[in-house]
Amino acid sequence: MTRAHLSCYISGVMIEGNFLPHNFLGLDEKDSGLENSKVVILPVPYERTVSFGRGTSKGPHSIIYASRSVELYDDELKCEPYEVGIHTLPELECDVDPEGMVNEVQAVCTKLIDNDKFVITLGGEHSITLGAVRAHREKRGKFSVLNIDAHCDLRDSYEGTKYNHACVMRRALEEGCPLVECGIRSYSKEEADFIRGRSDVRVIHAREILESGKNDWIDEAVSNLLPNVYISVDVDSFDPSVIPSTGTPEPGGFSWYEVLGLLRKTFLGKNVIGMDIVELAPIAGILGPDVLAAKLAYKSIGYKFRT
Ligand SMILES: [Mn+2]
Repeated sequence: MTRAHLSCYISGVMIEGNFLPHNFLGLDEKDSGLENSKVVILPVPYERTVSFGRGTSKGPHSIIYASRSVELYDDELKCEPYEVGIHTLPELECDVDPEGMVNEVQAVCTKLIDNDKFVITLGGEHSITLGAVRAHREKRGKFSVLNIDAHCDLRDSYEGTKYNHACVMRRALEEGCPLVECGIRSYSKEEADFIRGRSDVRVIHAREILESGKNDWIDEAVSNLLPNVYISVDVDSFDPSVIPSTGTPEPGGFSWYEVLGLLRKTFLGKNVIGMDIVELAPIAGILGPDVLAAKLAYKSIGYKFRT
């Protein structure tokens, strides 16, 4: 256990104290230096095209804050996954239009992938996913996107921009990434018409999951993925009773263990090349959703790097 209680130095003078750094899991320098870390957390507090509830710009900060309460030992994997090294970047400057933000995320991700880092991008709104997908597309070739979401996000354009959060999976499709979307329970007629008959979009509705056997829908999802996979987790995929803290909640969503089961099988059966967790809009005093998002990232790191 090396969760940090650091001493700080000012001009070479040690200031003694139990300082817990504001990085993912509160790790000390040895386990969180950029050079030696296999994982990089990229916080993108972007909130510009949200259509309903606000607050997702606070998502990355709250996830990182909550992560410091997550136990470092994984009782399922029987190891401490942080040992692969997890570096947390500062928050990306987000005072730009949606297209500019996508370009910035892409540029940063590209450099990290060049250095062989596994990047977990924390939103912020769902539109940030496109920057990460484009960077991985350029560097990693062909892959599927597994979108865990209440919404299809397949609109061609929304509220005057093609970079709206409601369009992000349409843009990913245009990058040549076939989609598997799980937990879906809300989309427009335009999107329904668009999906019909397409072999490159597999939608697994929340209601189908309810009717399916415990693992049948997971097998169906994973068998539709290419060998390489990028995972995007919109936290509104969870039931609002689990995560009330999101901008566009929809009734009838996932539980913790359902999403964990999907992630476990995807990481086990496929080569996951990157992921993001988006749309957390923290509510003051309700810590459960923040901790869930943090633990979801940490579980994913464990599944990715388990030996
Ligand atoms: Mn959504």
